[in-house]
Amino acid sequence: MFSIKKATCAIVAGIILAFSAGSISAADSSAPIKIPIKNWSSQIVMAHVIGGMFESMGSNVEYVPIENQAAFEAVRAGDLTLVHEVWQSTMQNAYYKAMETGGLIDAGSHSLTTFEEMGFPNWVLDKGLCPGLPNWEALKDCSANFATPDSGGKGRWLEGPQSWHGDVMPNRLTGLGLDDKWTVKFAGAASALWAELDAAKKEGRGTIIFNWSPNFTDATGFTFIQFPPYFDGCRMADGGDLSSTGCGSPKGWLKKGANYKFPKTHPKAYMAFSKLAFTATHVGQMAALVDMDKMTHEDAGAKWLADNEKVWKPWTESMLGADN
Ligand code: TMO
Repeated sequence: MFSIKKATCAIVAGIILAFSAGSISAADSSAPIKIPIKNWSSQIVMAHVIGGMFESMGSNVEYVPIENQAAFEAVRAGDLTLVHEVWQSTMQNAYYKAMETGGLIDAGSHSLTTFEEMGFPNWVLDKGLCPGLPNWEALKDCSANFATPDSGGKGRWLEGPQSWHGDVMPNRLTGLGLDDKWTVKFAGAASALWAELDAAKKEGRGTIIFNWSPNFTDATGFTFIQFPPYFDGCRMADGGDLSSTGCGSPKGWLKKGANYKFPKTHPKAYMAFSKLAFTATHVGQMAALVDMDKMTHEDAGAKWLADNEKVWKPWTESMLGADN
């Protein structure tokens, strides 16, 4: 009786061992892990940081340029392996749609809070160009100070590229009843936002641009405008109409997502990807290496990895010991 129990235990233990050894120590596929390259600095630098982590683990990596909102369907379909910067306020719809359709899985969140909103460099307040900011109602009386040659006499908001989140900001102006005084222009690239900040500073004029946090501007004196509170459904894409689109942006998460096959084809790389969680400081550093220090994205990724081994190495080390 006793020995049969023992034998059974040994067999069961043996099966568990064999099973776990078989499934967990399986080598990662040599097929490239496809990482998206979008069009803002922290995203591109982080792509190279994560790609460098995978390469340090022996994986192959391919960088795939893609338009922001199209990336989620591409992960779902397997044309991309992952997304590593999913900003809640402007990307959750596409992210959850790909999840609902099937094929994109949640791979965890970074350790920070995100915000994407219109704002201004602090000299706008210092120079008295729009008294009452950051309260949005101040915008009713200062638009003339923000007119530009392309704005038809109205004050100008310089938005990011339209591919980032469509007509949220033009609809914002309409929803607030400010569209007779202000107009939105879309930047061709993120770099045009920083060029506008530099130019406005040199020319001693005010400017209102789209910006986000974490970003390198967290450390340069930039303030977000306070709009009426966000509520679920206020934006057009969530069922709102032009009477509700005056709502501001919500604070949110920064998530990761992956194709559902990634954990099976690359178990170790997936483990590292699901564990990694950057902080606001890390994301700000990645952006600053390019937008302030003028490094290439690739060099910035390599430098960040070299400077921060203590941060990322623990994520690449398997929980199973040295041979993993
Ligand atoms: C998606 N972005 C961080 C540029 O707002």
